[in-house]
Amino acid sequence: MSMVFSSDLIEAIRNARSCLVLTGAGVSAESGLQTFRGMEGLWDDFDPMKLATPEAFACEPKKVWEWYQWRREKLPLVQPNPGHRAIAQMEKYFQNFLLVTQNIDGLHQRAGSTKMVELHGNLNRNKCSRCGIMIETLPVSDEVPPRCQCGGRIRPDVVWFGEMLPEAVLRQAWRAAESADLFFSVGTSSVVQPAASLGLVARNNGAFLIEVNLEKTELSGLFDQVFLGKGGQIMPLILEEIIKAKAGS
Ligand code: BV8
Ligand code: ZN
Repeated sequence: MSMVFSSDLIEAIRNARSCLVLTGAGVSAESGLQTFRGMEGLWDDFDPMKLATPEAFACEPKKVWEWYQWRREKLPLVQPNPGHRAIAQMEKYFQNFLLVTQNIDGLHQRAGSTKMVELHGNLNRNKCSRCGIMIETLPVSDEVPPRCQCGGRIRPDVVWFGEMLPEAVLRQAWRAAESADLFFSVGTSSVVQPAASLGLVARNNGAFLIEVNLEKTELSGLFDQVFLGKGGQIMPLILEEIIKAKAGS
């Protein structure tokens, strides 16, 4: 596939010291994981927006737990794709680099990303919904979901709608957006807050914004350059351009 890199994009890449990459479920689509809204109707015609809430867990803990188990069981069967791997390589070419992912699938870590934060938690971790302790090994129990020693129900360590994001993680992402010279948004519908505001923060602080998505999003107008297509194909080409621009600078 051919991609046109505008001269101001190449210039922005060459001069950039700080780079922030925001990713969403679309970056894991080519690994075979459904996107967040793509799961609609996939599982017992549940709506992810309704299931990923504390209310749903309070009313129907078994249903919510099993939905996460169904998603969790897929993780060992899928691999990071070229998009994850290109993003992991990008770390080396900027003095300051941060990957901010909304995804909970752990594929960025498996692709080698180290300078990263997870805004919405991680599907491989569990915690107690009452006392909050992390649960390393699930107790064997015929109750679903199993319970913590304190009696509280165990839940996935992910951020549900209506829940605060981890304070320190959000602050780190916000600060990175404030000081970014280059901001990539890859595979997110830019609907969920506060993640979707990071691009605005970066723009207000003078960053050059690039969006990579299968289709236009609500925020496409905010971006200096929009690449429409698959992240697994486009990100390796962007990495090539970064390597060239940095070699020349
Ligand atoms: C908060 C973890 C403060 C769980 C997720 C009313 C009450 C309470 C809150 C709100 C409210 N109204 C609004 C809010 C704020 C709310 C929100 O943003 N709602 C939206 C829907 C309007 N946000 C919150 O509640 C956040 N907390 O605000 O706290 C607060 C507290 C109390 C009261 C008020 C405020 C918490 C948000 C976190 C929710 N948890 N995930 C789980 O995963 O089960 S979010 C969930 O959506 C996933 O993390 C997902 O990553 C994320 C964003 O979705 P996307 O990643 O963009 O995925 P999506 O499917 O939408 O899009 C995929 C994109 O990829 C598409 O554009 C597609 O074109 C593209 N694509 C597909 N294939 C490819 C591709 N692109 C490239 N290549 C491909 N191959
Ligand atoms: Zn507990």
